[in-house]
Amino acid sequence: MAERLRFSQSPDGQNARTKLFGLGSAGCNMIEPATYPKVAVSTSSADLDRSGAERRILLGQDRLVGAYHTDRSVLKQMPSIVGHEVMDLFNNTDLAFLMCGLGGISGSLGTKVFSTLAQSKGTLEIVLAATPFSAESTRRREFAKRILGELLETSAVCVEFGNDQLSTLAPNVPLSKAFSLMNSIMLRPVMELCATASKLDIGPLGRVIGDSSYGRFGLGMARGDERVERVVDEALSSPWFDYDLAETDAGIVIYSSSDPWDKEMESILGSLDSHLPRCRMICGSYADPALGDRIRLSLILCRTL
Ligand SMILES: Nc1nc2c(ncn2[C@@H]2O[C@H](COP(=O)(O)OP(=O)(O)OP(=O)(O)O)[C@@H](O)[C@H]2O)c(=O)[nH]1
Ligand SMILES: [Mg+2]
Repeated sequence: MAERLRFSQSPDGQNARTKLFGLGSAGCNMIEPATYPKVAVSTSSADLDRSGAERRILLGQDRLVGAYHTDRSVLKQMPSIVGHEVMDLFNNTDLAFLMCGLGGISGSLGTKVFSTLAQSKGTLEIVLAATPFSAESTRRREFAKRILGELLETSAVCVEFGNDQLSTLAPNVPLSKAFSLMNSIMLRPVMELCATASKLDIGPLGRVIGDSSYGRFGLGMARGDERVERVVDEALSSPWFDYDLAETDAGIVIYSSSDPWDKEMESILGSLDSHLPRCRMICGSYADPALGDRIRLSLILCRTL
């Protein structure tokens, strides 16, 4: 069996200090409903005007493009190139979530630059990126693909949410509904990690992920007899797990119920082992009274490219 760690969940363990960054128009939309400390970043003042984030950062497009083209090692050594106002956003932050839709300028270049800045400040960064529908322009899709490739090389983790696959979860919904549905799905891993990760977990989390930076997400909910088997099946049938799951190298596994118990967590892990034979795992659980008699399983599964 591959390595398996638990989130510390020590009663006196301090919660990890998390921060949510929305980059570009899509990113600003994605973070809007969240109640965690959040920062909206864009080259467009319209995005920031409609944002309720407590920090709103307007970046000039030239400055952003300049920072993107600055060699990563230089940017890491001299993060102040982007200005102290931007650098200070990472103060007192253990874990940063960078959310965006790839394909435009602000979200794509912004996420790339902010990921480097987070690293320079010792903050673990998790990128959650939507990639364009195939109906969007070839230019946009090509650009998104290129930036995704760069993020997979340089970020700690980049979880890709293909917009196209969403249509298998919710066929025939209009675009605006599809986007808001996607935005709420993309916030789920943020909520799970904010509920479980303590400061002590950040190091182990980074180590479990290692070089396996290409993440995908799956969610399951189940109730009744055999709810363990069914929650695992549903989470693993995520449309974003469209590769051979046996190739999964690392996973973040979070289980919740109104009253989580260790034995149920162990059964879930036992069931996952047979599907993910070489996957290093870090697992956690938390109580969510709103679940009633259901249980929920969130999986971020990562591969090395
Ligand atoms: N999930 C989700 N995706 C979106 C949303 N809005 C746009 N997208 C996707 O995100 C991609 C990038 O679009 P934007 O966020 O508008 O682009 P931007 O980062 O603001 O870039 P510029 O406007 O060029 O500076 C699009 O090609 C869509 O696929 C949204 O609200 N939710
Ligand atoms: Mg925009």
